[in-house]
Amino acid sequence: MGYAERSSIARNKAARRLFRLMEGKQTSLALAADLVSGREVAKIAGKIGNDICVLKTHCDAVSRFGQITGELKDLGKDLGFMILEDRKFADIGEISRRQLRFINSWADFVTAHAIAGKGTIEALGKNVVIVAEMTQSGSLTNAGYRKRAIQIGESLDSTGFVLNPANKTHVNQKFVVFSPGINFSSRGDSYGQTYVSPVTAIKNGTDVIIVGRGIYAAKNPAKKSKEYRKISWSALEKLRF
Ligand code: 5IU
Repeated sequence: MGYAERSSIARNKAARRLFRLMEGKQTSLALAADLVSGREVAKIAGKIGNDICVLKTHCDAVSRFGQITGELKDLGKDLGFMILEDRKFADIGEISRRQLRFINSWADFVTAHAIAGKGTIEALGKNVVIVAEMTQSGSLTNAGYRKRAIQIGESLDSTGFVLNPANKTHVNQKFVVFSPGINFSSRGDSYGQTYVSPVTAIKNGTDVIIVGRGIYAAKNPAKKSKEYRKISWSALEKLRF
């Protein structure tokens, strides 16, 4: 099923918008903008914003992030990408809801763990991407956890799920599957990150491929992002549509 069709069957607003955007721009690439300062994040977003459908942020790992939220929103509008704050909320619903207040003025959607149960996801509203699985080796997200996390998201019409691209996904087409842990040339890092190639990710059912160091740490991030974009979109066309 193509993204135009999936946008029409999705019940979640952010998912519908993202599917439409992907179809229009023909890109499944997201940048994990894990740079050190707000200035650098804004700079790379301006440079490669045309190639991505999602900019994934960690607002608490970037200095002076508060100063660029308006600029990122404007860039998203001009260049056509959505902003996913990878906050991974995990507290009780009431606290997660309070923490969200500082984020939802500029982010289109946020990530949350399912560990605290349905109440936390419910408290965060609809625009939530549930972390059902992680890419770090030794992660505690086993098959049973993943299944329960997906059930919560399905019952609440959440935007979608973060899943490990090394495993096959079995998720209803109404939901967006996001996968980090994607890199052409590296197999991992010194803390246990694991990577697969974009083509493996697409074969396994990923919709949005999230690339961080593979792009921003490259000599020429603009060129690299075009490579990731092209390889993943043509794999989608060949293998899935
Ligand atoms: N990220 C992961 N694995 C996960 C989840 C999130 O790597 O399971 I959930 C984040 C961490 C980082 C990005 O922001 O995705 C991956 O960056 P690199 O491509 O630089 O490894």
